[in-house]
Amino acid sequence: MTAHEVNFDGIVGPTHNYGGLAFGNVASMSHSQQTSNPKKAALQGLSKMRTLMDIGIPQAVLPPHERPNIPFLRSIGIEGRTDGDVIKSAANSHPELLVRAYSAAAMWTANAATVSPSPDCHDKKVHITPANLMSQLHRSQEAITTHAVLSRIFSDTDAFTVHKPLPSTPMLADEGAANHTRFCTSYGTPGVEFFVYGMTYSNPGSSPKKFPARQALEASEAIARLHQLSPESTLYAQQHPQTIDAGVFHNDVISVGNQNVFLYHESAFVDTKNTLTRLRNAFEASYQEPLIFVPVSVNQLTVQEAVDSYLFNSQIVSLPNGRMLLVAPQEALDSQRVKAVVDAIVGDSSNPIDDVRFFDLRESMHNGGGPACLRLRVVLTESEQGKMLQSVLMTEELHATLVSWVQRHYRDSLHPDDLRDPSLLRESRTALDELTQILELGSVYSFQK
Ligand code: SUG
Repeated sequence: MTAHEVNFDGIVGPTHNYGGLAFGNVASMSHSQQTSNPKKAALQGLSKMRTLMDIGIPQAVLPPHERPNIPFLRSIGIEGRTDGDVIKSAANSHPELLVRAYSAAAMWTANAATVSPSPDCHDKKVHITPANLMSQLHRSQEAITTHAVLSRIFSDTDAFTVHKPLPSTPMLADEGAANHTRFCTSYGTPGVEFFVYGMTYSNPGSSPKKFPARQALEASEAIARLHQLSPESTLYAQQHPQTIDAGVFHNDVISVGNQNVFLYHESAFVDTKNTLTRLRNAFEASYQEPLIFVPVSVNQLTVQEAVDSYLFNSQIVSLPNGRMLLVAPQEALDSQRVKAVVDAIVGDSSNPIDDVRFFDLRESMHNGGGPACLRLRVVLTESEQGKMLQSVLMTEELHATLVSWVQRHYRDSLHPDDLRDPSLLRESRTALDELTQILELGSVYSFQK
């Protein structure tokens, strides 16, 4: 069965700002209160999508969420006659809640959901579970809209099952595909699904000490059950707590896989050797061929260098010619040692990665979001791709329309203090209302109802 990986990138929203909201994400913490450029951020994201589309990788978009999130503010008792009054009231009495109601974090769609392609699932449907993102208040607001949007895009229930997010409680803390990798030979064959967690209630002492673990093993297991995955092809591994304490808040900051290739840092897991053995065995049992490991040692790069460069947050994409491309953040060029690792990966003929492209995603990177954070991978057969909402698939025309939409509606400078200005609410709603028409999404925002 011919299947492709479609990358669903999040469009950066008009309120992109540096709120310093993500405890444990060192880039977010260190850029707190700086001035952002939402227009540049959105254009940088669209430029990556356009480049990947041009080299033959199927590309789609997910819309920003409604921000400021007035229903959220009202739900926690911040009131006002008009929505503008709610903003004023929050700005005066609870600026720490206002900034969370304004976060554009939905752009990082690697956290939107976990997706299991149909060949992996017992009922042969594509299963999608939106992440509850319960560990951070600014991100926990995303689950409802993500569920609405994905239900609209994948509305054909004969082909797709969009589950509800898991209940929002620490034992089921779920951050979506950022902690999930699928290995296969070609996309259309049943894969090995690999879930990485940061904590488990069966061994609370193994949690990180400084920063929160955002993914619970119990959440990953629930998703595997919901998605009807076969236990033999489903693996779990614990992320090393010391790496979480060093700023690796998701597994996609320390490892990345695509098809039969796994690029990882040797400090990524609690027991990396055992994890690799289990992966190798599961892969070989399915495919009778080896999984290609691309290790990076502590001598090559420290965990700190991995976090600073975001090298492991590169995308690895399969090109139409069967080879693979590394889609890396340009920050990887800032260090000779990181550059040397990239050169070694690309120059090593024992793995299929033989090219690299560097992207300027600085606006997102300053909040801890690299190339891989900005995309949700959805493997679809050609028939399934025909059944999803077509208007979110990237084309030259859609790209041009979105660039012009951003140019018309986005500010080129935004400081967290600007969030008290109610005109940002109006600008944002006008932009999002127009976007839902462009993408034919219907009414997915509360202000449209
Ligand atoms: O959840 N940053 C996001 C970045 C998410 C990156 N995603 C992956 N690694 N897949 C987060 O930490 C910062 C927002 C702020 O500080 O304003 C933020 O939420």
